[in-house]
Amino acid sequence: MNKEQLDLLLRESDRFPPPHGMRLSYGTAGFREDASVLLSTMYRVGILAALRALKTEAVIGLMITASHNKVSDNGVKIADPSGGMLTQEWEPFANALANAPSSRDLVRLINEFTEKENILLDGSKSAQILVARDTRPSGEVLLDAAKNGIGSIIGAVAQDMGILTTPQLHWMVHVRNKGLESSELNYFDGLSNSFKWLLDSNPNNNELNDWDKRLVVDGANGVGGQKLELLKEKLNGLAIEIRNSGKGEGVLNERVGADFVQKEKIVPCNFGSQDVGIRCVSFDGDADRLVYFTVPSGSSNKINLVDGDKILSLFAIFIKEQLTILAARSKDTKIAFEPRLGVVQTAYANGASTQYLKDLGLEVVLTPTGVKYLHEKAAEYDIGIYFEANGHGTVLFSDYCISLLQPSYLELSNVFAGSEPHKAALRLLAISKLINQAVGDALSGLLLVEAILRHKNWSIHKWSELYQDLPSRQLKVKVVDRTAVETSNAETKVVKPPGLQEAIDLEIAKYPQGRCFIRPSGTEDVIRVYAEASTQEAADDLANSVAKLVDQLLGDGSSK
Ligand code: G16
Repeated sequence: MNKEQLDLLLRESDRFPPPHGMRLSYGTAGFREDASVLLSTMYRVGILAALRALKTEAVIGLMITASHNKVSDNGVKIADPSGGMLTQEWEPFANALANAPSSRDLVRLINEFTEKENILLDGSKSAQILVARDTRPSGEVLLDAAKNGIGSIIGAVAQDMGILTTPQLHWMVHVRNKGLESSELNYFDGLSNSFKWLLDSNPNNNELNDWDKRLVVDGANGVGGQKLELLKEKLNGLAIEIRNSGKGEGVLNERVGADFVQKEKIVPCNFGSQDVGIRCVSFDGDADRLVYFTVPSGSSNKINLVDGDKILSLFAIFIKEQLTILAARSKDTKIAFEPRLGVVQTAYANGASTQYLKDLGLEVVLTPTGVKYLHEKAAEYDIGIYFEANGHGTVLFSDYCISLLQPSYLELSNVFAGSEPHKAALRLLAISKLINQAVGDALSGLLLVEAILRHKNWSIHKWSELYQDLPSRQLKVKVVDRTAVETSNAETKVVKPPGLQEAIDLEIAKYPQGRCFIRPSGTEDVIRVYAEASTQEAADDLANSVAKLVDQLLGDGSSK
């Protein structure tokens, strides 16, 4: 590092001292804490993003968001050149940077790391970082700190993309690194054009009845509702009504949004008896998750949830159907391609969904929680579909697969234009353009669900009846130190503290079809408990008894 760089780093980092007595940790999706303690973290993650851009010689993304967390929290996600999450190899460095006690320590760490990684800090190279934030009130000042961090590395430049959904920023990084246009307008055009194309390619051209035409969206009082308002202008034939759109109807994520709806299974604010039977969908705070639901008749505030597992199942059925049509091409075609289709879930996937997918003949793999794990696994297939039950997921197409779906390749292979295999291939191609290839995206996920329902002429009720979810319950327990729990086997077994797994096993054994696991959250200061059993009462009891075990052993006393 030359003297100019050293002086700049020391001077600037002195302006952003780390919070006293706090250990920050890079979690499931980056750093996430109460916004009041994050200034130095943002500054330092800005430096990290600049170094990553120098190392990869590509555009990197930095998104200020705490997604589903409460409004007083904030956080930061980094998008790697592919548009996916920051490589896990850099997470230890991210942790070390965030926790360096002084500016001198920070500079020493940067020096060591850049030497090891062969990153030249002499200003000879330039680096570009796209930055954005969601609608949180703390976002602006935290983004300024991140920009200062970027500006502390000579040659690095931040390009402020304004207020975006997280998946919009990831998409921008993905397409920018392919040398394509990456404005928000391009994003909306891409979505609306491929959506229209998919609707037009519907052989049955199904007219929906008025009942099924209506779609009501819960925007979690965040950025997703605002962006959907803009996208809506470009969509014909979809009657979308947006509530909790962040225009002062309520607080971000408070009794609204995908996380609330999926975990509590009750109606979000501003939904109720007027929505009985209508197709409803909830986004989370930064619009990278979506879950559908309906409000049943009756006086209770319960909903019928159509979660990420069912979205995955719908996508898998449709894609498999198109692949079957493509495989049934006439024998004089030369296409020699049988794409490997795989699905990726986590331990939170309802047991009934995993069984259903396996019964469809699909390869199902489990990974730990966090899109960084699911995405990586899904990318191993020609077409990889991944979804967490909480609604975070997408469909990945390999470059090879996309090249074989191109009209020019189909022509070469004698798959005649207008034939059913030709149409099936183009439908798959349209899906690859519609669904975000960088990360889970509520807006593109919604359009793909809507297009498929229209193709199949399915109501949400028909979709929901694909299989019957096993009753489940998810709880969280506040603990003194969540790192006290360590797990293995895709988070299904506790390995630390000793004895806890055996105690959980004894509880599970009491319930028919019982399944239960615990894991430390990587976004909140809690241990999560998930339980499944043959009845709702049993699932509730199992979750409660295991939560009690955790509380007795590790609790912070707040549940007493
Ligand atoms: C993030 C991750 C998701 C994960 C969720 C909850 O979502 O991207 O993969 O499921 O956190 O993680 P945890 O259970 O560790 O708290 P989001 O939408 O909050 O960014």
